[in-house]
Amino acid sequence: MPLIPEFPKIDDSMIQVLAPDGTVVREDFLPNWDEARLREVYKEMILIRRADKKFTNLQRTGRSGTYPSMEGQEATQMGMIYGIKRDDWIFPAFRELAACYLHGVPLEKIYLYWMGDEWGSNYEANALPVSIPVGSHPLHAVGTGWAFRLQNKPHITVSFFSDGATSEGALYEAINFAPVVQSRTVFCCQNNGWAISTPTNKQTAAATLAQKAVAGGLRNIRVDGNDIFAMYAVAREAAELARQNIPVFIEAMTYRLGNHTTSDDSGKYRSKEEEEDARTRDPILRLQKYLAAQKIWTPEFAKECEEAADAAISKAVEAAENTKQNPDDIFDYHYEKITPPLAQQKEELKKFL
Ligand SMILES: Cc1ncc(C[n+]2csc(CCOP(=O)(O)OP(=O)(O)O)c2C)c(N)n1
Ligand SMILES: [Mg+2]
Repeated sequence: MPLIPEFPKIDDSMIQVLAPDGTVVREDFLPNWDEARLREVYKEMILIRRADKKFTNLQRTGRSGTYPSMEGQEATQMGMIYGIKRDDWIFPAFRELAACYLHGVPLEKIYLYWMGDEWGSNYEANALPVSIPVGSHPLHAVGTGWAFRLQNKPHITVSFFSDGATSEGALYEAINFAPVVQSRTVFCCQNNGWAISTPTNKQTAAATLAQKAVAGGLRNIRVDGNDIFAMYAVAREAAELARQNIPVFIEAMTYRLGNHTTSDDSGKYRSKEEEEDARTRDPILRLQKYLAAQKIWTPEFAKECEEAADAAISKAVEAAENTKQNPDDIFDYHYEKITPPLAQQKEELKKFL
């Protein structure tokens, strides 16, 4: 039975496979992952959580610039990426460490980018660079998904954004045109509860964000974004529809457990109680409980995953920090033409260094 309703409709229910206590509530949508695969998924989740947390230390000690943590959104992004193919294209916003890493962006490049080096956006993976202007890149995803259809290419596009983007006009242009041009696009809206200090209930009076796709005639679904199994089931189906020229809007219900960025203090605008309550729905805890009940998760296994993660993270950070910068890039890539004063500054900088 398909999960995604056949017609655009307003429905505030939410697909869930694993309850927060790790018990299975929808047997029919459990992934057919064997024990080895389940271990791998948990291991990747731990790596992603720790790679994300590492940024806080790096930023506090002056080794990275401002960084937006994705703690709490692991299952949403991982499930989405597991549901697509490597040669599909993703269009991240700025909080997509997991999506980018799992889609092939080397961890080292992710560190390099947030350390302030644009070469961190130079990689082989089919992932566009970070997009800071909120709500703008779904248009690029729709345009590319449209091009894939016209060129008869088998790829789809996935655009990642959050609740705040649903207050931007550009998103509605994307929602409107996606079904008109039959773009091969999945909209992955991560409703993480907050847009900096604005809670979702002050962002919109709509009952759901998924229903915002209805006016565009876009098929839509709401899913528990802290449930990796539910997210994977929905992502796979959405990807399959997109490949048949039917774009889909997913609203994944999740929570930004950390601060907006390393420059933010969420304690200024939301309560400790709210954060603690959200932590009971932590996607890692949920998978851990499920795996523990299957006798797959043990404290030893967790320790093994953490140690492997930390080794990989140290290696990536070291590689990023040892990347040589070419000061000429400041001049060569910012301006179309090097004017005489710029040429002089370029020379002066070279001498100074
Ligand atoms: C067009 C635009 N307006 C304002 C900003 C400043 N800004 C950066 S992040 C952000 C909030 C985004 O919230 P949301 O879309 O929910 O994404 P999240 O931070 O939750 O991932 C704002 C307003 C921006 N980057 N782009
Ligand atoms: Mg948000």
